[in-house]
Amino acid sequence: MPAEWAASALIDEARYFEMYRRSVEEPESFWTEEAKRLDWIKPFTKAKNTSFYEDDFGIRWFEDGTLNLSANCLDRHLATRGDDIAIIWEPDSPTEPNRKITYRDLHAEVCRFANLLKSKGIKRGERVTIYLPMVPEAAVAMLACARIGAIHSIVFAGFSPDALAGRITDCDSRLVVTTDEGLRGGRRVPLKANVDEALKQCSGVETVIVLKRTGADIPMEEGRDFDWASAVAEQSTDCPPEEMNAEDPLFILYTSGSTGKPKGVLHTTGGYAVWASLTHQYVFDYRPGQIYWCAADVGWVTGHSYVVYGPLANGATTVMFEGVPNYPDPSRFWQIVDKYEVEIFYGAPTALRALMREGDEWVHRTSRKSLRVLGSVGEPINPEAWEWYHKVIGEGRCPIVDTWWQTETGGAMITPLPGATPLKPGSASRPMFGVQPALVDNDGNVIEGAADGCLVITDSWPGQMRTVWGDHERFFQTYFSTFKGTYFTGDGCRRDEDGYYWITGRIDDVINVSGHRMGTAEIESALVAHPKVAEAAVVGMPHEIKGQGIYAFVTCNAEVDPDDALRKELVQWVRQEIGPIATPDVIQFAPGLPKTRSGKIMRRILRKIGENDMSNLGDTSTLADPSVVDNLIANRPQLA
Ligand code: 6R9
Repeated sequence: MPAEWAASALIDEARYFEMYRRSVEEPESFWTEEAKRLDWIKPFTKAKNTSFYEDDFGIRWFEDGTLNLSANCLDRHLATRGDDIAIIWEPDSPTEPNRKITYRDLHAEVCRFANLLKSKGIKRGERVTIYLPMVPEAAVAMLACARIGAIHSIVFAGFSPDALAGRITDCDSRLVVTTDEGLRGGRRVPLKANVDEALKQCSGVETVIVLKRTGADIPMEEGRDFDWASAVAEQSTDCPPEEMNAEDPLFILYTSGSTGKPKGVLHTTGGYAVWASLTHQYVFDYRPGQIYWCAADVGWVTGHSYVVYGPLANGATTVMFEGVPNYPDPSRFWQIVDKYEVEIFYGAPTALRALMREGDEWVHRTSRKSLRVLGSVGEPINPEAWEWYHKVIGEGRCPIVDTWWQTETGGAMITPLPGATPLKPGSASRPMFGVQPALVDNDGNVIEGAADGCLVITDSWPGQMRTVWGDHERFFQTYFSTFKGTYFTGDGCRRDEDGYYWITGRIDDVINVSGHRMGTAEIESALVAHPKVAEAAVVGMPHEIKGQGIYAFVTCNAEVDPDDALRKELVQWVRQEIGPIATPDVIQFAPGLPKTRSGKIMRRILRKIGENDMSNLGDTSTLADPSVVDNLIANRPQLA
C-alpha cells in the first residue's frame, strides 16, 4: 500500500480498527450515527433488534423509522447536484451514441414511470418483475418501484422463458417490464419473445411494458402490452414518494441454493439502504464528483447495490455498460475507463481472466491514468489474476478491494478498505464494520486463530436479507439451523495468522460459474426433465476462465443408446430450461452413479472425477456397487 494512499484515504488503518471496535461493541450508537447518511421521514428510536436463535428469531433494523429510498437516491440531491450526471450509459457498440442522465432528468423519468405503474393498478407491497438488460431504464424501473413501495424482482436477462416464468409465478407479479430485444456483443437477445413464451405458463400477468431498444418488429398483445415511451409520455413528472417503514420490503432477488428451487431473497428498505450507501463509500473510498463504474449486471445483487442503490444514494456518477468486455475487442473495458475518466472500477475475476489471456497489448493501448481503486467480486480471485489486475491494469498505483459478500448479505462483508488495509493477493482480508465472522468445524465448534473451517457470521448487520419470499421457515432452516445462533454462509474459509480471511469456495452443492451462482440440483432437474434421461448428477470442475465449469454425469433410460448427438441435444436442452449461463461443459454418459446403500449419490466421488483427481477418492466401501466408480473413471472424457 503506497504511503501517499494511506495519508489521503477516507479511513486509515487506525481509524478502521477504532470504527470496527465501536461497530461491534456499541452497535446502537455506531449505527444511529451511520444511519444519518440517509434522509429519514420519521427518525427511528432504536437501531438494532435482532436475534439468530430459534426462540426469539428476528432481524429488524431501524424498525420504527420511515423513509423512501428513491427520494434518498434522487430528490435529496436535486438542490445541490441536480445537474450532475447520475448515470452514464455506454451502449453495446462504441459507435452508437451514449447517454448522460442528470439527477434532475432521472428524477423526472422515475416519477413518470412510477405514475405509469400506479395507473396500471400497482399498489404498495405488490411485486413487479423486471426483465431488462443493462439500460438506464432498468434503474428507472427499480427506483419507480421503490418510490411507490412496490417490490421489484429483477430477473437476469440471460435467463430462459422457463426460469422467468418460475420467478414470476413464485412472487405473483401482475406486471412485467422488458425490452423488444437486448443487445450484447453485437448479438440480439429476444427478450420480449421470451416474455411471451413465459407468459403462456403464468396467467396472473395483466400488463407488460416494453421498452424499444433495437426497434425490432415484435408482436404486441392488445390490452396487455404497452410501449414504454408512449405510455410514460402522458404521465406527470410529479410523484410524491411513499413513506415506507424501514422494514418494508424493497426487493426480491432469486438466487440458487443447494436445493432445486431458487430462493426469493428479500431485502427491506432502511437497513439495506444504510448498508449499500456505507459500503459503497468506504469500500471504494468514494468522494463526491468521482466517476465510478461497476461492471456487474443489474440482474445480480452486485448491480442492485453497486450500480444503482449505493452510488445513487451517495450522489455518485455511475457508469452503466450494456455490452461485454471483449466486444468489439478486448480493449473495450479500458477504452471506457479512458472515455469517462473512470476513477473506481469494480469487476469480476472471470472477466479479468478472460482478458488476461488475450495479452497485455490490448491493455497497453489505453492510458487508464484516471484509475484510483480497483474492485473484485463474485468468486475467489486467484493470485495470478490479482497480480495482473494490480500491475498491468492498475500499474501498481491502485489498491485492489477483493470484496466477499452474497445476495443474502446485501453488500460487501469482508473486504480491504483502500489505504486502511495492507493487501494480500487472493485474500478478502478483514470484516466490514459490524460484521463478525467466525470459523466453525463440522460439529459446529468455533475455531480460534489461524484455521480452516466453515464461515459463519455471529451477529446481524443492517444489509442482511430478512426472509425467503413466501417461506420464512426455509429462511431459518437454510441459514440459521446448521450452526445454532449464527448465519451460515455456505462458504469455506481460512483465517491466517494476521486475522485475514481467505474464502476457499462453496461447501454446499452450489457452484460458481463466471461469478454466477447455480445450484447443481437446478441443473440436474433440468437434465432429468429430458425424456431420454433417467438420472443426472452435476458437479463443478476447475475451469481456467470461468473459475468453475459444469460437469454433468447422465444416466439415460434403458432403451436409449447415448451418442454425441444426444450430448449436443442435452446441452441445448439445459440452455433452454435455465439459460446460457448453465451450459454444461462436459456431459459424461454413465450407466450408473455411485450410490450408498440407502440410495444417496456420493457427490464427493463425482467431484473428484470432475476435478480429474483420481488419487484421492476416499472411502468407497460403503457404495452399493463400487465397480460403478471404475467404469466412470475408465470412461471419463479426455479434456483439453
Ligand atoms: C456478490 C455475489 C455469493 C457467493 C459467495 C462466494 C462467492 C463472492 C467473493 C466470493 C471469494 C470473493 N464470492 N465474492 N468468493 N471471494 N470476493 O457474488 O453474490 O451471486 O450471491 O454469490 O459468491 O462463494 O458465497 P452471489
